Amino acid sequence: MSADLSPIDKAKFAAAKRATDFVEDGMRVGLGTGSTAAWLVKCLGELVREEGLKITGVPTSSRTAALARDVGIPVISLDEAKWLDLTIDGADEYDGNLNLIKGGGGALLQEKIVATASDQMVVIADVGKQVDTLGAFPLPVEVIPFGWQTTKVLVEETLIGLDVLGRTASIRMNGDHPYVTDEGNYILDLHLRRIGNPRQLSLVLNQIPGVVENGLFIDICDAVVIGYGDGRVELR
Ligand code: ABF
Repeated sequence: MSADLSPIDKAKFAAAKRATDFVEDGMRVGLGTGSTAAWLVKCLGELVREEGLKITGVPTSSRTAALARDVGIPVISLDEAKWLDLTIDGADEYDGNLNLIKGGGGALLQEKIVATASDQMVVIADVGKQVDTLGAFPLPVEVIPFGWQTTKVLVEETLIGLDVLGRTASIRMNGDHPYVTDEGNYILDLHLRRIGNPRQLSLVLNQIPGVVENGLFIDICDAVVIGYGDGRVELR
């Protein structure tokens, strides 16, 4: 499957394939969103079709739900599953404490709910996502469309006095219109460059009226499967 891939896709594929080792018969598995998670869903689909692996998938986006059904993974909602054995998902950044920035793919809300409702969360990522300090990747914050411009100002004002380097937010666009999430919300991308205290920032952001959730995943991830361009993987 990986012969003609670019080094970055080889790394993503290798991480995704290795992560299938965490999946056992009978598990309810949260299925992440993004290009790395798409490899995982394809690998799991192959195991379901060709080796009779019996799992139930809970997708974290409409995109992942469609892909999972396509490759033959039985899909149920989180409310049907209630609690999951394992979630495997990608990330935009991970640090040495396994804290994450997620949401570059626009699915952070479902991703966070599903990951939190899982006994174990495993991140799959190419080594380029590894950072000493979170924040070079713009932090996604999901906001209610009502009054979003006011929410944006409130968010920017809240950043004053916090341990970050940049303090501007931009609305994520899809052509001429704001990008709309699966829940009908918008996303503000915060250009912070460096997040000195991710736990504090996450708590403070979620206090702002209009903010639904932010893309900082603190103490949620249990392990990272890191993929390299030559197909090697490392577990952290
Ligand atoms: C999802 O997909 C996100 O939370 C993250 O934003 C993104 C990572 O994308 P990719 O795997 O395509 O780099 O997991």
